[in-house]
Amino acid sequence: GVDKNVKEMLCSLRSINLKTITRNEYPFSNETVKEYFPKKGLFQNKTFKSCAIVASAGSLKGSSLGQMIDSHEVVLRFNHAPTEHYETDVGEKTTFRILNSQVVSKPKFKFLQSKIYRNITILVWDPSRYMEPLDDWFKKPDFNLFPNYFEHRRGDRRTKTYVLNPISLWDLWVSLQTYTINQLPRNPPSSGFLGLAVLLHHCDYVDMFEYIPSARVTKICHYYDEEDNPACTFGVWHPLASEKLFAYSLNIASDNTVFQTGYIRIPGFSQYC
Ligand code: NCC
Repeated sequence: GVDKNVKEMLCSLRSINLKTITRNEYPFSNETVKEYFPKKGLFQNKTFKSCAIVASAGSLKGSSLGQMIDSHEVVLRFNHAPTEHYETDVGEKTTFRILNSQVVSKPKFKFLQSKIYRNITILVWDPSRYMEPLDDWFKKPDFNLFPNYFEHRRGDRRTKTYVLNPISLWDLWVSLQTYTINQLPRNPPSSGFLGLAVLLHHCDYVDMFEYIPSARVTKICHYYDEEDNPACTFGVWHPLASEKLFAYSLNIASDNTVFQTGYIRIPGFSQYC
């Protein structure tokens, strides 16, 4: 069983309504754009047995976790994180990607060209300003994701692409603040924490790899590049350290699993909430 306080913390995340934009909602219901927004939200009431979240940390290098990651029904990856050439450590299966709006809008990430953005489900997010009305955000997002998002949906990429309602991101931030003693900077949670909050609704359990740094911890930012930047692991703009403390509090795996193997396990809402 799970401790009462842990249960309460886990279930507090459940009450956040993580909404994706649909064509039923103003200003996306406007005739000129509505065809680009889906009628229904992400994953509906779908349930999955097991889900893996692959944080992009440098400590995945040399982990040999690939097979274990691929054994999950759903595998979530972030942004432009590759699998090709890294299969042994991170696996080769991708069913779901969460992308921030920089990855969708900046040509260097090749959102419209690369095959890593096809045959999967994609959730894109962009931060609005705190309490900003949706139509102001739609006119002036942080990075303008919409032209490429529209173009991506026009092609036959066998991909379901959703855009997060940015108000949900702030709801998630508020929930994180509730369980954090110090004042958080008013910056949204990372893609990693968003992914966790989304998948807990749908998975019996979620295994999250190298989000809590294992004994392989390194200054290297990502497993797929050489950049030295400890802030990627511990946070600078996103409230990463708080997110990770929150996630670690919900972990039911052993110390050996977390710090030697390299993942935390969190039971889905259906198990306790
Ligand atoms: O680095 P990023 O994140 O793409 O990583 C995805 C998620 O993995 C977890 N992570 C990553 C590295 C690390 N050493 N430890 C980790 O735990 C985090 O949970 C992270 O969310 C993002 O969240 O979208 C982010 O995106 C990058 C960047 O925009 C994209 O990679 C595209 O290049 C941001 N970096 C910059 O903008 C410079 C990063 O702050 C957040």
